Amino acid sequence: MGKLRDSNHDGAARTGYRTCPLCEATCGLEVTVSPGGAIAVRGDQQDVFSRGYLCPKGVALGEVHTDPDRLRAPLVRRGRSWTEVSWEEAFAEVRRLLTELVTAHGRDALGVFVGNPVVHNLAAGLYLPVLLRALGTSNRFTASTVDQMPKQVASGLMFGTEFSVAVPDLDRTDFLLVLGANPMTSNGSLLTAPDMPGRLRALRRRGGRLVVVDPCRTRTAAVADEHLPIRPGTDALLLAAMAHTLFQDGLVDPGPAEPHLAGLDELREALRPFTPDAVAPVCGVPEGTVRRLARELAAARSAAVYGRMGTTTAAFGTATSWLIDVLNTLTGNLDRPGGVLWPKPAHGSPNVSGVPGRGRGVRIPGSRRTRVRGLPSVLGEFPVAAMAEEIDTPGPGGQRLRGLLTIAGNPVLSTPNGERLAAALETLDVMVSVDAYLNETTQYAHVILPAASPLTRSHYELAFANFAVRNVANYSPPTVPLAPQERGEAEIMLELARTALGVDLTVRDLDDKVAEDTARRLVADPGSQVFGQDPRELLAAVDGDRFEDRLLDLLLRAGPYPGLTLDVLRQEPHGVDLGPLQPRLPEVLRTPSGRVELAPPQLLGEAERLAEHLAERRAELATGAAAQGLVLVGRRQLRSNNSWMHNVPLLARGSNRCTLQIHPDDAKRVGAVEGEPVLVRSRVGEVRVAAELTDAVMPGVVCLPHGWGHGRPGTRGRVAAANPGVNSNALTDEAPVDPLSGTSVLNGIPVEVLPVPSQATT
Ligand SMILES: Nc1nc2c(c(=O)[nH]1)N[C@H]1C(S)=C(S)[C@@H](COP(=O)(O)OP(=O)(O)OC[C@H]3O[C@@H](n4cnc5c(=O)[nH]c(N)nc54)[C@H](O)[C@@H]3O)O[C@H]1N2
Ligand SMILES: Nc1nc2c(c(=O)[nH]1)N[C@H]1C(S)=C(S)[C@@H](COP(=O)(O)OP(=O)(O)OC[C@H]3O[C@@H](n4cnc5c(=O)[nH]c(N)nc54)[C@H](O)[C@@H]3O)O[C@H]1N2
Ligand code: SF4
Ligand SMILES: [Mo]
Repeated sequence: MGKLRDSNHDGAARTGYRTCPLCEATCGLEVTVSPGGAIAVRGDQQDVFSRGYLCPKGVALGEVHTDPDRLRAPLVRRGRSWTEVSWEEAFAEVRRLLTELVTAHGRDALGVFVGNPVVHNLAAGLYLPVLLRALGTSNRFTASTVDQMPKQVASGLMFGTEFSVAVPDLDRTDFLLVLGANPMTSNGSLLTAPDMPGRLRALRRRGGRLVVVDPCRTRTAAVADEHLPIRPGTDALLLAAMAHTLFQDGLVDPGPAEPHLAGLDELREALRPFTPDAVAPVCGVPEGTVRRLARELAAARSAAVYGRMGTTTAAFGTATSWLIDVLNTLTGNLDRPGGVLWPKPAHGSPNVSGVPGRGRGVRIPGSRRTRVRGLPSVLGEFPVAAMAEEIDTPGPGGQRLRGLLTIAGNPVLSTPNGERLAAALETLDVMVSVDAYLNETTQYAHVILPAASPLTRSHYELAFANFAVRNVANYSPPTVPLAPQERGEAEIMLELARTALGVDLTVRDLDDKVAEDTARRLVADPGSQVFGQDPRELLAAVDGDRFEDRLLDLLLRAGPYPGLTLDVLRQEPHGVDLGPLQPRLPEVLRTPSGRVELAPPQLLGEAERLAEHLAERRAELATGAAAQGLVLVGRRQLRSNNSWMHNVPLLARGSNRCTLQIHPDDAKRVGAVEGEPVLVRSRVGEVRVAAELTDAVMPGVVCLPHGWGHGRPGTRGRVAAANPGVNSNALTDEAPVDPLSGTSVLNGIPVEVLPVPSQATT
């Protein structure tokens, strides 16, 4: 690498402590900037949660900061060429484009796609709702419907809010059953726990048991006591049969949660079709193993069942997420130390606000429908699988999505049938992106507003405090100052909101109004510590006079830990440990009944659909019609972070290889050779990629990582282009979605694999 450009560098040496914003593990980092501008990142040994742990991505944060390809100035596109412009010019252009669009076609003609990094970004997380309200479009899409939405829907129906996800008590459990997750590599998801390798080691060292259900022998499966390969897309059947076994063997014992449960009898009825002998051949898990696993779970002193991407972005995602907590409940592990518990974030949560123990619940399905396919809205958004068709399918009078705002998202590489989306983006009248790179998605924008380096931001875990295995609060101030030409994300969103509102307010005025509204809302909330206070007094007391720090302090003051203000967190650069998770039943509930709903009608409907599916699959097996076709699943890689960190030299080496893993028996059958290209074809598309023969994947399953497919003309990312990989979402199909959650099926995609003569590739 040549000399790195550090535009924030002001010659001062500094060391700052900050929480890593790259994944859900929230490791504490010690970041040192030398007088020459070089950046060193180490694990913060004193961090109350991570105790010095970090992974290679955390180390790479310095290279993200200095990456010469990372955008520093706003860009405006004319035809195929980009011009760097001032922020004033960029916003003027956005104003012109949006005004034209909305005047001619209405607010719904503009869609919004919000990507994953927003949940790792304090300012974006706090100001996104302001922007969305101002835009007033119902065409909202996010990465949630290619991710965790099924878990949010199931938790919302059972416990009353979409944030009421019951989290494995990882540090105390005696038995962890993991389905479709690879926390040794992903570092955990909806399970915030820095140092997953250490915590899993500790589990086994104290005599605990780790069982992993996964079609692939992942790094997590490799350190487990037992690995059970499963046919993709069949976890709901396995879990239903385990619950069936508990009922049949008289092992159901919900413990102290019992008085708070509703629907136990309906649940037992609904599970009748799912006998272990019926599901075993479909799942590829022996009948005896299904029963044994259920009995082990019931016998364990404490146990936690946990599922992630392989259970959510799969057929029957919501049913699977539900059945996971059904098993936790039936075995007495819901709300039990060592089982699954609900965190209590310092800044509050929907299950902390309002009246303890009862609430409005969630409305599933939502009330709106997508125009083209009629898919229902889910928790305020539309399934992202419908985004391309909303753009490329005109309705009566040419009605369609004509504009798109993307914020921290790369849906061309991250959503199903990404190539159809790329073609659709090219036809938009208006596209504006808030992003750090000129990549496979933002290349279609007319204006790109650059996000500043993570090191320039205040940070606090707004999202992941809801999923952490300990209650911890940690605030990070900016490590380096914003350079004069940079804007923070609060300011960018407020400026966009101001544009959308078309009102003559300054950013400052609008921000004041947001803070006043927030203060008024908090003092009116009976669940908040500031209930009944004068909102003006509250505002006068807070830290700072603008943007995310002010809003965060408001939330902390209203939150469930009296005396915990931003000022307190500022004094504790390594974080404040608020202790292990505590049982919270019944106060945590926000269902209308005030009970844990084990059998809400929507989920009983899914159980019926699952029973039909089981009958069909069994009939296919009986006739031999279920011929051994291959199905595609995904994999995460330690040195990779979805689609956007492949341009960082530190990560662009070693195990990061975009290969199609295939079992040697299948390879032989289809004629695939180690290291040689194969053609992978699905209903929607095809890619050419090198085969990697390994028995780590079960026969019948092939495995390809997502987030690759770089180096396209028009993108800017020199390192990524040198090792581009292929877009796995050129193969995933936008058609099947989990009906309650609108979530795409990204695992278990039927594919064909064919050999390619090597001279046919370049
Ligand atoms: N086939 C398949 N597809 C998948 C998955 C899978 O397992 N298999 N996983 C899914 C999952 S779980 C997720 S979360 C999604 C992720 O998909 P997306 O939500 O699209 O996120 P990324 O691919 O990480 O792209 C993030 C974008 O944000 C930009 N960025 C980074 N930091 C910031 C910031 O602070 N501010 C702003 N404004 N921009 C920033 C980056 O440059 C990049 O363009 O992919 C999903 N897609
Ligand atoms: N290094 C790294 N860490 C990351 C990310 C990253 O890109 N790289 N991304 C972050 C994000 S956004 C998220 S959401 C999390 C995701 O975190 P995880 O969910 O832990 O990660 P995945 O690798 O997607 O794990 C999914 C597993 O499901 C398996 N699987 C596929 N289909 C099925 C099935 O039908 N049944 C079962 N039982 N298993 C199946 C796959 O083989 C895979 O091992 O990781 C986060 N952390
Ligand atoms: S595990 Fe996640 S939070 Fe920790 S250093 Fe790595 S990327 Fe950052
Ligand atoms: Mo994700």
